[in-house]
Amino acid sequence: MQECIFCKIINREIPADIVYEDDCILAFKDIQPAAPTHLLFIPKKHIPTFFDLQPEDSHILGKLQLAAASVAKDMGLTERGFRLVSNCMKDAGQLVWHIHYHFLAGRTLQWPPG
Ligand code: IU
Repeated sequence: MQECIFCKIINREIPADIVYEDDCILAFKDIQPAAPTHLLFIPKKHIPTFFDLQPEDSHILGKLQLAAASVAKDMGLTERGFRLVSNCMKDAGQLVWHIHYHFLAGRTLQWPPG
């Protein structure tokens, strides 16, 4: 997907501060952090929204959550934890049309979100 900014990050066409990569997942620092630690976990496969997920994509979501837990362990977050959240469509605030999970940590987070 040529115009997708996250696909360009995956393809190293634009820079990002990458913190994790495997065969199907990439994680990098959000350019506008909303917490002391704010990462984005994305599938390498271009999937615009949750509504575009196919049954054969289910392993991607599992790998994504395992990757987030692995990074959290490496960052010493097993006590304080983290939040993993994804915005789907306009009411939720989705701005980039490539599925991504926000990984937020490093401060006490409010619930429910605004
Ligand atoms: P959203 O859930 O689609 O609203 O989140 C998009 C996020 O992508 C948002 O937090 C941006 O700061 C972030 N981001 C980025 O990290 N790098 C970019 O080049 C672009 C957006 I465009």
